[in-house]
Amino acid sequence: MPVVGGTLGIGMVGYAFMGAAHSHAWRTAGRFFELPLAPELAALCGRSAAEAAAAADRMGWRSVETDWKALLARDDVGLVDICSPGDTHADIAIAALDAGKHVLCEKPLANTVDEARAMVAAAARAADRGVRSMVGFSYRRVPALALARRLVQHGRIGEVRHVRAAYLQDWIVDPEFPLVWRLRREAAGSGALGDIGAHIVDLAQYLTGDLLTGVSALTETFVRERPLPASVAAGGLSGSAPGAGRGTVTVDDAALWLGRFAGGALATFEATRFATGRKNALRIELNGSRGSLAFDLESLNELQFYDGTEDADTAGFRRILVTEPSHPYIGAWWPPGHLLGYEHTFTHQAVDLVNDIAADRDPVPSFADGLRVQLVLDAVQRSAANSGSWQPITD
Ligand code: SOE
Repeated sequence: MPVVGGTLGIGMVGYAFMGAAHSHAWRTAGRFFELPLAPELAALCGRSAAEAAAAADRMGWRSVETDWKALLARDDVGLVDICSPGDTHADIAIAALDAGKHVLCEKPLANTVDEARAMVAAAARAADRGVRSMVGFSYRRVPALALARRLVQHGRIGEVRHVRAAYLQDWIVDPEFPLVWRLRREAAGSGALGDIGAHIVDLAQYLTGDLLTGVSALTETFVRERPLPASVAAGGLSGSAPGAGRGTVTVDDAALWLGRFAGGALATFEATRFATGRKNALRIELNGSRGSLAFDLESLNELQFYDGTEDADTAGFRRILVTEPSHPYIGAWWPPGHLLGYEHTFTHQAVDLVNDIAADRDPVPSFADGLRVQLVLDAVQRSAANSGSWQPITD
């Protein structure tokens, strides 16, 4: 278990949107939660020394590297945090785990099932040596969704019959938004499907405790050509200055699919970046034999609960404001009614990972959980490429 004294040195690869969110989490975790190990922002890695140095200064990192392999040779780095595009995940995670470094890898785990399988194998080898790994499906750590999982596990909605999930964004509706890395298959693996569809697949499987066994899907690319960005590495949702020329979009803009769970529940999924006006609307609803749960990320402190066992005269969806000390994670923050935000989920993720490492315990979601999502994404792509034909999902 590669930790130095009471600290856990972090080496982070990438410093854009997720890098900023993870940096905030590593800085904040020990200030609100009692931790057995103190995360230290040891080294930030980026290809441009100047840009990485500016980001390190802004985000509080102690040093800079321009080659991720250098992180693996540093004794003051015990954990590698991968916040770079999907085509880098497998190489970095496998090398880091084999070098005895714990790994946190952003979602989706990989760009292909083969890469994900190799990462799962490396994680298993590493776990035998007490080296831990986690994939960053951070929405599991929204208190309202962690409460939803608890209610489902306690049977409060009975047998799950339906899962209805959508993740709606609109940041590329403008056809002049540049061709950033998230719109190029070789970097991102897929478009809305892997970027935001991965979240709703993981949440559907996490909340139900069940796995999808097959899907039928459609995908579409509405805008097939875009201006090249000034910086090819640009990935930001807020875009970057357009450069010279135009390029082809090689990923989906939207994906819709049906699914069936092993336990018999039916599911519908929608992941799109063309839901004009919807900025970050992850919506998921579970309908069960005794009740229902519904959540919208744009109201992330609230969980809608329908208790079907209530008297018909008074039954109805009610809003649970998930800010009580008894609710997951809330006790470390503010008094009831003082709300949390998107960034808190990353702090909760860091807290749970540090606690798992110190307890010599396998974190969740594991790389195996990440592979289970990758198998669904792959089946969706196969179905969409074959006229929506039903695609079984097997390990
Ligand atoms: C862009 O769609 C994005 O930043 C995703 O990559 C994140 O996973 C999601 O949390 C917010 O939107």
